[in-house]
Amino acid sequence: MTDAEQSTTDRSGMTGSAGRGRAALAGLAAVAAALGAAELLAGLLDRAPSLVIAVGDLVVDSVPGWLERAAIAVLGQADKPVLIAGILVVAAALGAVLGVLGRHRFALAAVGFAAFAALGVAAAMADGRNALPVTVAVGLVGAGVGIACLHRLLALATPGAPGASVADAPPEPPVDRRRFLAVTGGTTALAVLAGIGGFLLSGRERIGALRAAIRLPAPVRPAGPVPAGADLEIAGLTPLFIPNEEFYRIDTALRVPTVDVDEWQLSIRGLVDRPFTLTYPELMAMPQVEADITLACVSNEVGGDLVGNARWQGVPLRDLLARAGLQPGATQLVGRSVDGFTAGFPTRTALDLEEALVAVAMNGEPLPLEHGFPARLVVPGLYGYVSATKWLSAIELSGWDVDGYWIPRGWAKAGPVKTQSRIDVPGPGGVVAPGRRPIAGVAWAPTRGIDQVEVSIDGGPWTVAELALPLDVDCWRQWYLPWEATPGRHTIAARATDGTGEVQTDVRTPVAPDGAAGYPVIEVLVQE
Ligand SMILES: Nc1nc2c(c(=O)[nH]1)N[C@H]1C(S)=C(S)[C@@H](COP(=O)(O)O)O[C@H]1N2
Ligand SMILES: [Mo]
Repeated sequence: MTDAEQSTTDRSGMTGSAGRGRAALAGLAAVAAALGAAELLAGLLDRAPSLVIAVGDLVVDSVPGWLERAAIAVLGQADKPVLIAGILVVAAALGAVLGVLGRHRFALAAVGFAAFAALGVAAAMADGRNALPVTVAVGLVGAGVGIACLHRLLALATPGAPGASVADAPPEPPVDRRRFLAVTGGTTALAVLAGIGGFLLSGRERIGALRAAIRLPAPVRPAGPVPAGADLEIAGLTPLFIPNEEFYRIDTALRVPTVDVDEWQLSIRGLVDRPFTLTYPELMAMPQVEADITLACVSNEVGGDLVGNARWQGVPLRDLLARAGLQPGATQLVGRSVDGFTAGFPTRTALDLEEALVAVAMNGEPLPLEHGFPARLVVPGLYGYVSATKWLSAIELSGWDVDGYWIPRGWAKAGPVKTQSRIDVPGPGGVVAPGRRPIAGVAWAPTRGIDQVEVSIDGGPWTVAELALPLDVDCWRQWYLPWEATPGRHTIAARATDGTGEVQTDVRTPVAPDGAAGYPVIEVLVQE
């Protein structure tokens, strides 16, 4: 296209398709500016929300349980980035529509921006952590910046003021196309930078520094040294303790909550005689114990890796319950998170197990932000979805009728961890050379312990594997069997027997509603 042709197209301006394209671009850049400005302000202010994350959280909370599970199954850890990208794409598309609309009806486009800001504010106020004034401020700034940018960019896109009727407009000067693209591109780039800046400022840095300054008290009952022989240290075998950075993670929150320990409080309430709250220093001043506990997710498939073992330190729940005084009918203990997540389990469990903890430390460090800083629950023998509330804000005693987050979404009310084993060596897609090779893995049955693991090769008899020294009944146990690998394809199966004598079932069931059952089987190719 020559310059002459170009300016002809442009002179047709508002009504032509080039004009519409520019208006759409202007709308898109205006939405980017609105979101960027809102994110930046949210990052700078305390208790202010990211509107994008707020809308995303609302989506997560409103979709039916089966869809949420399907999304997690298909996308895994990528579910959150995909959701956020989806929201941004929808926002960009709506921005383009508002841009085109704004050519002739600017007021209507402005109302559109205001409506989206209002939606974001409403979504954010569903989250108790956000304060109304700052949330409204974020919405107003977002809408204001968006409308102002749209006005300016439409003026550049089409030389008559936005909103001016085409018919009334005097003959228009040619559009400076290059200038329009430069300003639109520049606006979008600035908006992206502002958004990233806001995300980085959103408290992680500051809370991370507070966390780094914490000194853990010595436990009154330490877990003690790990005996040699508790970790077989076979190449490819899962270590006895999973390092914090590698520990699996399950959160419904789109952004890791950042909790200021100087303001944080834990309240113990509900069906108790003496409800009370604890500050972080008060909680830390209570006697603490250490316990090696394997935490498992109900969504863990047979052979899956949504399970991990750590050394936890914290205050026994039963000490807090004794101080509060249980009332009759307080049959359920519900943990509530600052992000709204809830999980409930029988109060009896907390009374029976000294290792049922309000944990403040994981593998010798204050809880990582991702794993619930400053405090979370860890209860041996129960899947995380009914017990392991992270970013704990309240312990509520109630009857059994109250349901935690996942129960109405199709998961069982009671969540005892099933006896499970996993084959780690040979690794996935295993090809091994012939000769003497290890078969090794882990097995867990928290609160019951592991008494035996057996291995069957090519459907042959069950052979008893060697077990690592037990650390604790709540903690998984490594196992090992030497194998004379002969060339060809082989299947290897494993099954565990727990401390009650129960053998891991051969009946496969899916993860929903109460955790996968069945034993792991892997295929191995043995060749030179
Ligand atoms: N606040 C909050 N706590 C939570 C969850 C959550 O989504 N939000 N997920 C639970 C589930 S399903 C599991 S399996 C464990 C996982 O703990 P981790 O992420 O530290 O491994 O946390 C539990 N606690
Ligand atoms: Mo879970």
